Amino acid sequence: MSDNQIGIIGLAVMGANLARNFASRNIKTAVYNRTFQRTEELINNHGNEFLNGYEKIEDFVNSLAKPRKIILMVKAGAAIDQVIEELKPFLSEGDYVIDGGNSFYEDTEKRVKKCKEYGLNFIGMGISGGEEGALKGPSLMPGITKEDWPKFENILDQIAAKDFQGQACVTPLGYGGVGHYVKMVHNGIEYAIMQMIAEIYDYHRKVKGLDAGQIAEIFEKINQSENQSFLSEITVQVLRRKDIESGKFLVDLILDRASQKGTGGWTSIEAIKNGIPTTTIMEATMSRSLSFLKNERNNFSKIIGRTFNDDEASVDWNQIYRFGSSIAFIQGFELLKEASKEHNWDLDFVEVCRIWQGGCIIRTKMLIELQEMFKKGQKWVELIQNNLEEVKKFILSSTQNEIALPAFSAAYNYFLSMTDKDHPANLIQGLRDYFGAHTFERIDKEGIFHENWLNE
Ligand code: 2AM
Repeated sequence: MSDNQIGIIGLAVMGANLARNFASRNIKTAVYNRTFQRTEELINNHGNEFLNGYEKIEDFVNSLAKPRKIILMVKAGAAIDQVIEELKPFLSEGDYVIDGGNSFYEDTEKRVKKCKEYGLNFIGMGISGGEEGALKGPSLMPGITKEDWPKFENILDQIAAKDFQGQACVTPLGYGGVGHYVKMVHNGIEYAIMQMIAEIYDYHRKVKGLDAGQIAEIFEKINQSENQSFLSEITVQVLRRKDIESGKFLVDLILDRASQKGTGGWTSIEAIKNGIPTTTIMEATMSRSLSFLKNERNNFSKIIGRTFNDDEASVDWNQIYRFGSSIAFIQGFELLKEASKEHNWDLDFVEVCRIWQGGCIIRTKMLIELQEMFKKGQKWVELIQNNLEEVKKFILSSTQNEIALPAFSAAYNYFLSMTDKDHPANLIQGLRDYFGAHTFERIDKEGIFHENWLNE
């Protein structure tokens, strides 16, 4: 019988949990994995009339209702192309292959084109929420067109998380690589906010001498405010966790090296390509690279000592968190705006703010305000103008106490530069014209000018 409504290929944790999520909504789900053992394990533990496993890819494909909808949850990269080739002989014209991994959007665009030649529809879908989200309700960012949406709406609505109004955190974002692009920027924002959380933590442990449990209280307060977020919630959990063996706070025992596997770097490269200053995301990405220079940090710290003096600065951390997170979001949105223009995606930012309200890693109550901002056409500076005084106190105290604040400084400098009509780029233009005859424009006359600088 060909009555499975959805197929999942790739049954590592994310794929297995997504399959269980579909099945738990009584959506008949077919599962397949290259190594059959994983399929067996999933079916042995969770199989039922809504969750059916197949050993052969042909049987898996034939079990699906047409047009078939197959979500790939395999490793990003070559595996996606391999699976497409394996599937191809068994698929029919008009079937849908959906890549639910973290693929680079340009790869997705190439696959869309290639599959079109095969008569297949290829869709790139960002999925956020980690293992728990996949199982109980992720935020879904599918590059599906409005025309194709009716074929997916019912099943994707059911498995997605809910926004603050109770609507499903999924929307048809458009054609091509847009779903993976939105997911990439989502992850970039995630990098920036995590770095800012880490900077608040660093300041408190070094300057204020607080232990992890005490620092958790600061984030607890944020969680009780209009700035509540998933990341600040899990910060409380991570900070409070004690190591069973030693009884110490676990975070104090974790090695201070964080890798950057792709999406933060991709976002930064896209931002540079498009000339969009996503400075908080870039600094967060670079800060992870810097964290890996552990030996150098150790060595230099022996030469340059630190003394931390509490200068008794008293700061409203809610406002700090709000300022930093808002700028991370704004910079991400600015990049999305530019990409939307360039690729003719016609992205709906009210919808992007909505589908990030539940399930995903960057979900926060602040997205309600950001959504309103887009609805009303407000300026983002209005959202955070009242937080500036607190941010200045934080930057000042950190500077005096020699604490690095790469992401917060980037946010602060972005705010200052973006709200100053005069940028010192006039001098840069003068210098460029001096050594390279690059020419400049003037504020008092129309035209392109070159000065003969060597003439006194
Ligand atoms: P496996 O269990 O057979 O290794 C995450 O690695 C998931 O991607 C796993 O389900 C893994 O299958 C699958 N995967 C990785 N490379 C693959 C490939 N080339 N073809 C099919 N599945 C692949």
